[in-house]
Amino acid sequence: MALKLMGVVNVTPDSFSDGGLYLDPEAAVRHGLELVEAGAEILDVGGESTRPGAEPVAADEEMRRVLPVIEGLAGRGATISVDTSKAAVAAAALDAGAEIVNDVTALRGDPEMAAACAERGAGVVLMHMLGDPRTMQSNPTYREVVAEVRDFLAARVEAAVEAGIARERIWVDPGIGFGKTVEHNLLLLRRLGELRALGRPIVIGTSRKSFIGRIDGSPPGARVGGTIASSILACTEGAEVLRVHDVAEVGQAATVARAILG
Ligand code: PMM
Repeated sequence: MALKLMGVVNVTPDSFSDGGLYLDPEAAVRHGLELVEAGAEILDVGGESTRPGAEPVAADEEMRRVLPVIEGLAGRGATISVDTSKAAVAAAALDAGAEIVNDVTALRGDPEMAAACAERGAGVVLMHMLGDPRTMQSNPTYREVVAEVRDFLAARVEAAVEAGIARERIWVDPGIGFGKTVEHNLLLLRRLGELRALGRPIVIGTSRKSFIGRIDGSPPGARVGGTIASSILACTEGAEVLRVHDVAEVGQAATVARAILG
């Protein structure tokens, strides 16, 4: 069970579980360093909420949020990824010390994105999303969700390679909660192993997400148990990177799971 923890550092007023907590750059840097201390090898810094219904943020505002935080965290124990769909933000973040671009649109959101990543030798996370954050949860429909997500990711990997991004630098993510019903999310998690056929490391982000609350009625702040269960089961199906808010708790669960599995 090879595993990396990607700690979430949201510098947004409106993310669903931690919006507004780390808007001040110093608070965000402090939080990032705590996550490193807790075991995060990667810190995912984001300045635009992608929660269902969220409104887009202008590039200059997004940069104003994330750049001081990336500058404050680069070289301090973790690889920095920037959670953005905008080429200008990605380019500035990479120039400020980030090494990975986590793009929830899988390089479809901005025609300049692939080149910005390729030119700078960045790693990329390609995530599946049906629609966009404003509309994605209104009646998402698939013929066969697992196969469609897998085929989408396969095509996006090839598009990224064609644009000059090294295949070894590409990770894939089925996008839990991005244009999916609870049943779609559960199927993707149950059959995550089918994404191994893509031959790229699998990133999974279930942290505090609403499918957990739909199962047991819990609010976002009380979903760490569901986050742990889904994250660890994802690892046993082949996930290698867990994008989580609760790094210490998920890390402990992973350590114990690994000891048991041997
Ligand atoms: N989820 C969110 C944001 N970015 N990126 C990837 N690669 N995978 C995810 O599942 C993902 C993401 C939404 O969660 P947040 O609002 O807590 O950051």
